[in-house]
Amino acid sequence: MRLVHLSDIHFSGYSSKWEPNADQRRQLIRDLTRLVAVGGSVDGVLVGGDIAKTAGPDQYEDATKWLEEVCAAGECPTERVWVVPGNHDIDRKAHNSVLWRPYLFDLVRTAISQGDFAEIDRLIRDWFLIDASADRLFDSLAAYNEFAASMNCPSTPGLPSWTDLTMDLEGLQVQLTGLSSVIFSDTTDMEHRPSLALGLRQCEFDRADGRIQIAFVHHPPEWIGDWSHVERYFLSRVHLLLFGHEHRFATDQLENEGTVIVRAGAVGPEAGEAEEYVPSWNLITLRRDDPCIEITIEPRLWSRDQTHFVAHPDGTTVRRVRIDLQEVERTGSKITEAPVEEIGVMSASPLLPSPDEVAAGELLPPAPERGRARQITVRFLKLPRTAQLSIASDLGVSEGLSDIDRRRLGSEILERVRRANLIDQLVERLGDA
Ligand SMILES: [Mn+2]
Repeated sequence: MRLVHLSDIHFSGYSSKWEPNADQRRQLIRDLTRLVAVGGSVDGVLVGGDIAKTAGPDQYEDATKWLEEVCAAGECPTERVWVVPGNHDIDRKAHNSVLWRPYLFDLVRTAISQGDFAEIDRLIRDWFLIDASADRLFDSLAAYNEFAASMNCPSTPGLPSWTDLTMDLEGLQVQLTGLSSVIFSDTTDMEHRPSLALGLRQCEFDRADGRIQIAFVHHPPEWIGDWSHVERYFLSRVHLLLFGHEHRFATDQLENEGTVIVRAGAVGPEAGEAEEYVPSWNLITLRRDDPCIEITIEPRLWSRDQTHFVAHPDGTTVRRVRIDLQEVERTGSKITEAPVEEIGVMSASPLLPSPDEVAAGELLPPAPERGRARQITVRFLKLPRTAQLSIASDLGVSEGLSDIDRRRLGSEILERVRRANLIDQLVERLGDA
């Protein structure tokens, strides 16, 4: 299984020639085409945040078009793109217009400075889930969410993260989880006095026998105030952990056969001479080698002299991670606090049972069927809302939809279609749409 890992693209919304790094992005497509010709096609594209520069809708239109070209070059179905938000995906004007926001952020920062991590989960639950006005805080992600909703990866108050079970690695399920590190992000984010928080609930990745866990999030640990609290979940449950934001490639593995960590360089950094201003991206290959998986990380770096992407001077890294073929916990650490159950995780393929339902005994269909479910999902989500509603009405699953969060409407319809066993009828209707 091969994955393209892109981060910090920073589409600026300038027309054609004036778009920063436009040439580098075209050359990236050429680079990927060449790598695919040698090593085979790509199974998925993971975009680690900061897709836009200032979160304008035009920036996401450009991103959508370019990501389609990336998929074409990778010979990867266009629905196999998954995204998480970065700090540049926040519309700062909408963000600052929420007058009580600094009050909430102060509460979170106080909890971080006091090491009262359970308080962070309480704040997330009470403010985002119980108080409907919290929705306004997510208005600043409106353009991002419009873009992400077509992939069913939106970030909403009750469901800041999403998970997906579409892919398969040589017979092993792959669970992708995209987390939001920007719930408490503002212009004062700092690396050495971190003020961001993930909350524990986002990090409770479902375990399953032989399942491979890949998680990605924009901000690396240095920026996350409750990292010391949630870290054990990443290190005991996730096999491949991907970060963005810092514009400098690095890879690490804290214990032998433990979690492999990759920090992405930026596809679209600012102009400058230092290393963090040189565009880069990663090609990651996973191979099954029981009781481990072998992860090969090939970072690609822009060459200023040759004006195309070349192998990064750090070279290719090959690491092995042990997988739980018999639900063996790799570390002894246990979390004692009760989880905040009300905050759930959204499935990026609602035509499939969610990880929670699989944990409760529902069977996941084989990989080709899961791939088809993801394909139908994204085809449906790309339709205009009116077309989605009209299909829901024709299939008799439209009752009470007016009460559903706009960003989750498509997902809700698809879940109803699955529960009513109407997937074939949906596919028929998509043929006409
Ligand atoms: Mn960033």
